[in-house]
Amino acid sequence: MAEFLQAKDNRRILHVDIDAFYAQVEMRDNPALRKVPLGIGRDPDLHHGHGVIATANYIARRAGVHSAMESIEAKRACPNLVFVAPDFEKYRAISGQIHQIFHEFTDMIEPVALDEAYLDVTANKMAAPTLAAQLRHRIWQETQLTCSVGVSYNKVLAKLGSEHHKPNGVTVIPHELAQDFVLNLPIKDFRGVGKKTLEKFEKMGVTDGRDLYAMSLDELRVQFGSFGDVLYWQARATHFSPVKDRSVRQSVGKESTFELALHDRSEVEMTFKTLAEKVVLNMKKKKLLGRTLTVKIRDDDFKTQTKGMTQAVPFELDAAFLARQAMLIFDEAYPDNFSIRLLGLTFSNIVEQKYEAVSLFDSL
Ligand code: DCP
Ligand code: MG
Repeated sequence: MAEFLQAKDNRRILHVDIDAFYAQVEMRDNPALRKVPLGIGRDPDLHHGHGVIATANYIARRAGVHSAMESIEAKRACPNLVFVAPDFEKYRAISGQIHQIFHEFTDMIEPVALDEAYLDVTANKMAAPTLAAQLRHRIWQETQLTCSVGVSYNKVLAKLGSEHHKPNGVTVIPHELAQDFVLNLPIKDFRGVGKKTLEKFEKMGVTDGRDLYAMSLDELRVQFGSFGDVLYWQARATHFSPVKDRSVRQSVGKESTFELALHDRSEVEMTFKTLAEKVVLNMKKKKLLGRTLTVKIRDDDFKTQTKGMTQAVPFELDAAFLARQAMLIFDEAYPDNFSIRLLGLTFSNIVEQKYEAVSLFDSL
């Protein structure tokens, strides 16, 4: 196992992340905003004290404003903060433009957020740092936005790289520098290290990659369970998770077939409930949402009907609600006597939960 994990990883991976994305877009479209501290979010004075900061420009960040902060708190930290309400449609359209550019370089693309993705460019003949430069140039050309790019042989290092020289920077971490890079990394920068883990490490006197490296796999497992393995290998600049090409994912669904045909409406209802629960669980696990819900029904004569519902905003991941929607469709198709051989429930028009979280939150 250990030998396998230490085998040389010859992939070439880029992590691309637009700098202060929403804020940079608004500054691009209204240059007057470049000179002021800018927060993207609702102005608390105009919304009864409500609102959350989605992101802030660098002037505002220096005053202590950051993503996910309550607008009212941001205003306290930075009294002259200028608020601009987010325009998700615009950001989504730009994200589409950027993703098209990614495809000029590779089809192995794992989007992480509207402004962020991993690209596996191993198959591209050009050197990865050259590709990073070209990619930044293309994004600038098409969108007049700057981004930061990390270049390395695994996703963790590529991501650490893009954060290293933000904004508007490229960081290349080749094999020969990787181990040193992680040894010198503050412990809070390791993937998956949140508040709780950090507190634990603080108590243990572990402050950087070097301290982490000194811990044995057994010790780490005792402290952190299976996450201990992740930490152990991160300290050794090793991470084999592939770039997961999500552009090919079209749907998430479940079907049930019946040896004995269903004739009873309550059985159909039960089945849809079970299917909905499974689909919801799967969607939640994968952090996905869907804008189209399709119900599939096949009867004894092998007649198959599929009926889809598409919404502008993704469906809520509520199994009972989804089962009710399915029943509405079922009742319409089979008002009385029926003999059902298959029932299915599928989400398509899939979006990442992370993409939507803010817009759903803010449209309340
Ligand atoms: N976002 C949000 N709420 C959060 C975090 C992010 O609404 N809690 C939105 C606003 C950001 C965009 O997602 O502009 C991208 O998130 P990033 O974490 O990449 O942050 P930025 O691009 O704003 O800044 P950075 O320069 O650190 O990448
Ligand atoms: Mg960003």
